[in-house]
Amino acid sequence: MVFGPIGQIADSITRSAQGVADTVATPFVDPVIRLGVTGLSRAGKTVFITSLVANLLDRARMPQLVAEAEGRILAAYLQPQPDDTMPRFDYEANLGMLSAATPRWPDNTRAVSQLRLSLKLRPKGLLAGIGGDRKVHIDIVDYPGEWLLDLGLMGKSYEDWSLESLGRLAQRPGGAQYLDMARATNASERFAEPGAKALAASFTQALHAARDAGFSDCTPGRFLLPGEKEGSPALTFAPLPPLGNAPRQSLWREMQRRYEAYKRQIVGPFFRDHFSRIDRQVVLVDALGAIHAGPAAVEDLRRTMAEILSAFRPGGNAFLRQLLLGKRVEKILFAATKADHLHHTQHPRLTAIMEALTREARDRARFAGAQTGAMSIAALRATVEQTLPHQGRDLDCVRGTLMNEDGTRGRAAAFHPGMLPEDPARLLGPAREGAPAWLDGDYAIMKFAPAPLTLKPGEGPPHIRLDRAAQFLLGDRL
Ligand SMILES: Nc1nc2c(ncn2[C@@H]2O[C@H](COP(=O)(O)OP(=O)(O)OP(=O)(O)O)[C@@H](O)[C@H]2O)c(=O)[nH]1
Ligand SMILES: [Mg+2]
Repeated sequence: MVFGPIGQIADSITRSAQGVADTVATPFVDPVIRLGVTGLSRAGKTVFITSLVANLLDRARMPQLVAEAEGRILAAYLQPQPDDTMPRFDYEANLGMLSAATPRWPDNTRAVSQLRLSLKLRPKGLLAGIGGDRKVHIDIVDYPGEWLLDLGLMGKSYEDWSLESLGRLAQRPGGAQYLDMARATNASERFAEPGAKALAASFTQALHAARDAGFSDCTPGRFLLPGEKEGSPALTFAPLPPLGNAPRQSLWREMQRRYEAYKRQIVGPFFRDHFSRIDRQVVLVDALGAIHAGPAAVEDLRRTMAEILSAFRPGGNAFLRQLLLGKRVEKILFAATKADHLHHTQHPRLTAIMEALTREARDRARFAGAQTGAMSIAALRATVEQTLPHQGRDLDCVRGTLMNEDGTRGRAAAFHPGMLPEDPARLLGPAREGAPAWLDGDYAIMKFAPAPLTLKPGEGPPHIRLDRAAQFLLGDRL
């Protein structure tokens, strides 16, 4: 065994002591499970957390959660969240939107937030007779998946990152304008803020354009989701072609310095303060959205997932290894969201695609000792199923209220999104080979508005397999 500096030893001692407290319910310390919820922008994080919490508070729709089925959950309640400096997840406002008379989807979120839900439980098995009820706190942490991509920057120099980014921009829509601007820039000239700002703005625009075209890997993560640091120097840089001998005080040197500041002051603290404390993780993936956008988006999603998930294999990254000191995420669930866009007969196919998409990442996580699973879920079911005759045969459709471009509610319609292939390789193969379009036709996707909720007492919002997801993530600790 190799010991690091004294601080590290002390730290790992506190951690293992904490580990004991977490597994054995002592009368003094209630166990806490930190559940991370992440995914790329619009993956469905906010809706997932809102519906999960609502369904843990009112559990009539959670039969697959074993503790609930066994009648051991005596009470569930929200508590003030324990971290004084972290924003609270705005559960009430989000639920308010979803359950209004004219329901609507929640707004985009830009930063990390947290909520504490506590459960009062009757002990199970041998302990059932002895001892009183116990409490488990579940701290749910919402953070953008884009931020995990930045882990890749930690070991990367400004030169390397620039080369990589410029190469990517050349292959993506919206990149040309920035590349022209970068080419026209003399980076050895003395630094001036307006020039840096213009470059950063144009670069950010290119990242947005790439993202809008369905590309997922658009680092640095904070450029798309700047949060409260928007406009600060650490977020005002851009990639420039390497300059052998950039003079001091040149634009190039200042860009390099800001890139390093971004790593040190933005990426590092996120991993230290939030990521390193997570016990269980759900990674939400809008696989249907990517399939709809086409082969390039699917291939990009696959690569992005592999990169995102390298964060869960800390052995490969010196920075993380140092930070985690052997602590690891115990379970990781990969969930394809918005499964209510498909008739249930297609769900196993979506799950198979999800498994294939994250295979590489899951193999690595397994290697690192985490238990992984894949599922197709809908946190908030917006459709009902309907089978309609079509050209002499039955077509399995879903029916819901369509949403107009401007976000207003449109007409009700039944919809068949196209048949996903049984073999995921039929999608992932062409995606990997750079096919311009799907061979077997199109996979359409509609935007449905949330359906008005009519809940009986004790019922949470309707969902698909949210109870199974909860069982996978939390069941063994309840
Ligand atoms: N039909 C259906 N649509 C969903 C579901 N969950 C999310 N959506 C759709 O996906 C959109 C994004 O969901 P959010 O929960 O806001 O996603 P997010 O990951 O929090 O997005 P950001 O905060 O922007 O990163 C919603 O506005 C809905 O249109 C679901 O269970 N069913
Ligand atoms: Mg959100």
